[in-house]
Amino acid sequence: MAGLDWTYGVSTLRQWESADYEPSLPVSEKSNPLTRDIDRASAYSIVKMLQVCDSQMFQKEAGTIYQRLLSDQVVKTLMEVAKRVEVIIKDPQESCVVMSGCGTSGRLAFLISSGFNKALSQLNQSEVYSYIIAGGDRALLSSQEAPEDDPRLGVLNLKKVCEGKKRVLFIGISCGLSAPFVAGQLDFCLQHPEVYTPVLVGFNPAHQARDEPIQDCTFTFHSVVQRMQELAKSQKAFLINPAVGPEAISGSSRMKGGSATKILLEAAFSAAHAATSSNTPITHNGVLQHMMAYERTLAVTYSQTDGITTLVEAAGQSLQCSRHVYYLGWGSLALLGLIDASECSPTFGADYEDVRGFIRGGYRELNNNDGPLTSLGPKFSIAHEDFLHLILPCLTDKDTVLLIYTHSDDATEVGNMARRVREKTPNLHAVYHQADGDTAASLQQDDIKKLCLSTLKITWPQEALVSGTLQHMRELSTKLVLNAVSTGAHVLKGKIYQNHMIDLQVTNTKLYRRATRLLQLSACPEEKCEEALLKAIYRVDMLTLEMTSSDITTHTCFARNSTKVVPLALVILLTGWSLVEAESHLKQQPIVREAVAQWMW
Ligand code: F1P
Repeated sequence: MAGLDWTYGVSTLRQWESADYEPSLPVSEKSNPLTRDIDRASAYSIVKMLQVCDSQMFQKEAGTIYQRLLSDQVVKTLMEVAKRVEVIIKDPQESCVVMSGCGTSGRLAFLISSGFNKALSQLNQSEVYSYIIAGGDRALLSSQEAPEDDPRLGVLNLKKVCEGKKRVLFIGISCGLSAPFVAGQLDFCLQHPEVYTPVLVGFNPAHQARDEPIQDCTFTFHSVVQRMQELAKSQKAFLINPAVGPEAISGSSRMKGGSATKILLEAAFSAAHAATSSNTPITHNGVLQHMMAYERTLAVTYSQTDGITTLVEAAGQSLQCSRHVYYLGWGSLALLGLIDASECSPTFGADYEDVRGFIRGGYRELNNNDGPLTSLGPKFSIAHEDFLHLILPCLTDKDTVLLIYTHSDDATEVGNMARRVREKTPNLHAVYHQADGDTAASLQQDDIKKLCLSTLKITWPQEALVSGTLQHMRELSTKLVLNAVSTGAHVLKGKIYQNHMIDLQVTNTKLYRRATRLLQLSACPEEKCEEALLKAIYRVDMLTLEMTSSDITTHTCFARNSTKVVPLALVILLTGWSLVEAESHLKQQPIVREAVAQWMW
């Protein structure tokens, strides 16, 4: 990557906006021209690419068809949403704000609702925020992709949360404007306007919403969006759908999609909270300023490129030798560790043990709807104590451990944990957030620093403390760092081809379609690609009539128990080998990037 120009020309930065750039794909599924060579980049170059990709979130609207994060219309809609939230906070008895989504979108719904409910409790006000995640609370910590396809389940979940409520602001989040689970909920809201005001958050223009039929439904996501657009004219529904540019890893909406969800909703809710608690009016400038603080967050975070690179390298080395990465976090930053770790399975086909998160206080701190989930299996053990009992005894210097904390966390406790880990491995690192001029904390911090191989110290200006945005900034910053660590580490492990994740799980319709599209990298026609995909899913050389005539839901259910589905299908397509031959070759060359490159050229 020597000579790569980090200041990229405007034409490269905005190439994806051109009408003839991957025209059949919505923005959220396009591949980003900036990261086409990410699979062959060094850790440093990976971090730089992620920085430029993230900065696309804040690009200006000028001269394109796309609305952007800071566009006037987006800010105006956020103000209107904030006003509805303000009314609900002032009259919480029979009203509530419900956020709902699948995968990362549901996890962010949880994170944001927890944070703002806490803020209300601290002011002795009633909590008004609820979250719904497709697949229930277990999906907060593990991959549950199938419920995303179920609109009826979405409605059932929504009805349950809203029982007895007379006024509901429903916020459906689907980065790709695609999840049937959310479409079902929005449709239900549209049918019951006396109670529900629907808001849709996503990152494609309305005309790119998914128009694929949904089983047993008369609507598609696209038709729901059209009905909402009509109602939006009279402010009976709201659409917040700026484009943030294609993801660094194609379709990986956990990255910019997740970050932008957090930015938009926090900007709206913060404005509503300020209006109720300190009588600060909800203004265009206020909302805009809040969003721009996130732009500065990107700058503050990525000013630490070297520190982030060190973490990516360490994590990459651990994964390359089949060892593990552990995030040990405190407070809400730990939640971002849990979320990032949980996304590695669906995104990179990783084992749950590859990257794991732990939170101080376990489920007590998590405070999720269903309480402790430990009985569901080992991947649901999330407390620091669990780490000490289950992981520490087998920890080696090939594992990477990351402490994630702030100056307001108990430094003695962090120090004790650091010492325990240090007895087993020197491969200990810290991500530490401090406020500018906080000298008292830095004395204890010095002791912890000595125990760590590297410390990524992120210093926030005092003004962030005063404006009350500090928590949101630290969270976004931690999200960016951890997304870089887990994405970068998997890239270095060879899981990515160009900027495509080949070894994705094919566990819902969206992912099935994405997989079929990826297979066309082989230059084979679509039907052949789908045939190879089915052979890899069902692990047969000859497909039966029953297999070919089943619907996508049946395929994706079956695919839940199959591994390496897409790489296998790709090898079959490129070589014409039998399934057994392809499987044995993939075993010899498990690095997907190398395996694919070997047969492509
Ligand atoms: C929801 C989602 C993603 C996940 C994966 C499958 O997408 O669960 O969060 O990473 O891509 O889909 P969306 O509805 O927010 O577009």
